[in-house]
Amino acid sequence: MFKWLKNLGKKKEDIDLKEEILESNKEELEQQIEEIEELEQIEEKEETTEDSKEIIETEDIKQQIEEAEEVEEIIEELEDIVEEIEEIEEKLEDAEDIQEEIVDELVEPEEVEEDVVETKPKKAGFFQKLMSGLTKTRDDITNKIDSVLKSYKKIDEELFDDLEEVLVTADVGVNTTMELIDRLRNRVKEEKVTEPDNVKELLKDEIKKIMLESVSDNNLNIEPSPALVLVVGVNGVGKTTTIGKLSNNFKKQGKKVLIAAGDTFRAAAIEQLEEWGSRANVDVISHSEGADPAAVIYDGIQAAKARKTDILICDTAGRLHNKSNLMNELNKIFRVAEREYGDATKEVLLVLDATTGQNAINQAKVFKEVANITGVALTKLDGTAKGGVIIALQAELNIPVKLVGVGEGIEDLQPFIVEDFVEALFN
Ligand SMILES: Nc1nc2c(ncn2[C@@H]2O[C@H](COP(=O)(O)OP(=O)(O)OP(=O)(O)O)[C@@H](O)[C@H]2O)c(=O)[nH]1
Ligand SMILES: [Mg+2]
Repeated sequence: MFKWLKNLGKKKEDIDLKEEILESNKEELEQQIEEIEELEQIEEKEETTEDSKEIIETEDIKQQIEEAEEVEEIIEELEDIVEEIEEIEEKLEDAEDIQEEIVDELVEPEEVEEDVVETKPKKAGFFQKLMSGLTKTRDDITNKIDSVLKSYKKIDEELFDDLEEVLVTADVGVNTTMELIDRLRNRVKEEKVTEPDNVKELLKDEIKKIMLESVSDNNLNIEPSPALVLVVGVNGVGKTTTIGKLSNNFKKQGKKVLIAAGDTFRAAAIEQLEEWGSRANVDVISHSEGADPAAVIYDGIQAAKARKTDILICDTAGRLHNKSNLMNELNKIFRVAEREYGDATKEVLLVLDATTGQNAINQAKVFKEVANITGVALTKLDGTAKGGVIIALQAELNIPVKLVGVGEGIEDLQPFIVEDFVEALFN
């Protein structure tokens, strides 16, 4: 019995011991759990602080972007304001200029006249070109007239004889010269002019008058459109060149222009015209070398109608050996023009070379017989002293000079204006 009790006591000791061990283990475990929980708490804390850090950072950036956008908007607004200020400044400058002009006008009217002249450089350039084109003729006629007048102390018959000689040798033509001298003599008598120096102004005046009286109009017949300009003349006078320059002039005036290459005599003539056409930016209707000129003109008219062209300009051949040959050729062209383009305004432009002097007058007489010449284009005035031929053309043959060629360039063709011509001749 004691043994059992002894064993029981031992067992109880074991259990107590084990209980002690478990107790201490439990404490240890509880401590560990506490530590773990503490650690977890710390980690959680750290995480939340990082998250809030991030949130704070993105909010910061957003704010910065918003601020930047606001600044940009302000800059744009400022730029607009600067632009407006600049515009206002410009307007102010303009207003100041206008104010100055008005003050100038009120204070110095002469200066305004100069300004007006300056705004018309085209007219000045035109006259300048005519002046330089007429240099040789002017030097010839005007210098000789001046020296005749200087050599006389009083006005007598001999003075008139000398003036007559100057005019005839300057290709003014015998008949026109005699008529001019007669008129001059009468004026001197009527106006009781005694100074030889004063004769020059009277002569200038009479030349203007005789030219203006002889023809009704120096303008090209091109209104109303459509118009047909037939260009005739012997070879080498400048027909093709004049057509090129004329097309350019019309084109610049905003007209619709077309050219027909009626000179089919040689391929080079067609090529030359096409070259001028491309310079003036005008189309050229052509057939091949040797084709019937009337057929080319026919095609030109059909094309002009289809394209609603304002002005059709037709070149013709100059190499026609005799008058009947010339007449046949031209009549065929005129018939086609009349039949196919009856309602078109017509200009038959005879081209004459001023350097040929009296020959030009003779050519004009022949062409006048075979065709209804409505105007003359006098070329190469720039290279000759025989420009006086213009006076004879109008005063003797009653053919209006409508154009003058003053050089080989595309701009070197001018409408003929009597007053300008006489001024440029005596300037
Ligand atoms: N200096 C000068 N030369 C001109 C003028 N007009 C034409 N010419 C020149 O005269 C020459 C003959 O001109 P064209 O136009 O070929 O004459 P065309 O009448 O057509 O001659 P063909 O076709 O051979 O019958 C060319 O060398 C032109 O440059 C002008 O006003 N001044
Ligand atoms: Mg030609």
